[in-house]
This record gives sequence, C-alpha cells and structure tokens, in this order.
Amino acid sequence: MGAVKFYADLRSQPCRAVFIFMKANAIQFEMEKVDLFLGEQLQEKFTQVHSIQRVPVIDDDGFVLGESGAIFRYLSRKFNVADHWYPAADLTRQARIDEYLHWHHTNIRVNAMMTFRHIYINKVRGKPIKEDEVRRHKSELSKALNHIASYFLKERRFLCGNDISVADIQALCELMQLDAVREEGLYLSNPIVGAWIGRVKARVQPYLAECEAEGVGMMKQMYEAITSSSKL
Ligand SMILES: N[C@@H](CCC(=O)N[C@@H](CS)C(=O)NCC(=O)O)C(=O)O
Repeated sequence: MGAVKFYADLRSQPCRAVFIFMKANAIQFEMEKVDLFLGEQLQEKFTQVHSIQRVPVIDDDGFVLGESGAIFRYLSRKFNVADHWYPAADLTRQARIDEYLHWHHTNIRVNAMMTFRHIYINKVRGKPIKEDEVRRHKSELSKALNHIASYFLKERRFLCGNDISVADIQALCELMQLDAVREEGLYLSNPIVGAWIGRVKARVQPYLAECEAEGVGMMKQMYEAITSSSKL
C-alpha cells in the first residue's frame, strides 16, 4: 500500500486540518502542492484529478476524495486511528462529531473565512475594505462562537467530548486563519473558547507548528509587509 497523495496548499484552512490529522496519526502521505495563489486548482492538471477544483483532495491508491469532513471520516476508518478522533463504535459521539462537521461550514467557516477574505484580499489588492460586510461576518462569527461555548463545549474539554476529535482540528484551523489579519481577538476574547483553543493547540503540537511557515505564518508576514508599507 503506497502513501496517500495529498493535494493541498497549506494556506488553506481545511488543508491544514487534514495535514495535522494525518501527521498526528502517522498516516504516510505525499503532498502535491496545488498553489491557490497561482490558480492551480482551476487548471487542467488538477481538474483531471478531481473536478471539485478545490483543496484538500486525497488519492488513496486510486480512490479520489474531496471535502475535508469526508476525508477525516474515510482516513479514520481506513487507518484505524485512535477512537477519540472519530469513534467507530460509539454512535452518539460519532453523531455529535458529524453534527459539528456539518454545522461548521455555514457558521464558523463562512464567517471566519469571509472576515479574513474581506480584510486580506482587499489589502493585498489595494482595494477598500467593505466594512459593513466585515461587521456582519464578525457579528455572525461571535454568535457561532457563543454556540460553541454553550452547546458544544458546555463543561467538556473538547468540542465533542473530553478528548480531541477531528471537529476540534477543523475548528482550530479555520479560526486561526484570522491570526493572519491580526483578528485573533475575535475568538480569543471569548474566555471559554480561548481556553479550549489553548487545549487544542497543545494537543496538536508539533504538527501545528510544522504547517505554520507555509500556512498562517506566511500569510501573516505578507499582511504585515503590506500594512506596514501602506503606512509609509
Ligand atoms: N468544504 C470544503 C472547502 C474546500 C475549499 O473551499 N477549499 C478552498 C481553500 S480553503 C479552495 O480550494 N478554494 C479554491 C477556489 O475557491 O477556487 C472542505 O472542507 O474541504
């Protein structure tokens, strides 16, 4: 059995989540970079792999799969990872993780991603930031974070139980994209969320640090270079 082919760009939040998951579970993979800044996801070479034209995508011995949530579930079963990541036998805990993975897209992802995009892309392109849109997404994100605190976390240590699961990595990577535009206060200012983020980060080291240079770290540097040069 060969290594899993991993089509990704570590500047992408779900790509980092899958990267950390595979590293944490010693799943052998070969990364094929699909450079989003060069638009490689839309080019023929990658479209032939998967018509989804988005990353992450994996190819496991000819079985090609997109969507990070589906990838987590597939890899958990295929490589028989420790049960806390995505329990095979505990139906209710598995269902709670699925609940988070579905809810994530229209609540945490859309609002964190759009806040990031409005600020980052416009700064990079030298265009005015649509402040009303940023405000709207920040406000929706704050509601979603309150839901995380009151519903998913309650008195638990992690989103779906007392040990880490794929849901925590998915959420962490999406929220940390905000660090690149110095908006980490949006989630760290919620004390319950802030404490949980600290626990998740500690649990996924050193893999989180391994994707820093090509991920959030690189975007942060670019953003800081642009914002400091525009102040001159
Ligand atoms: N729901 C998908 C989202 C995938 C996605 O939107 N990926 C972005 C990068 S974060 C992408 O490839 N965008 C390319 C494009 O929009 O052209 C997942 O969780 O895997």
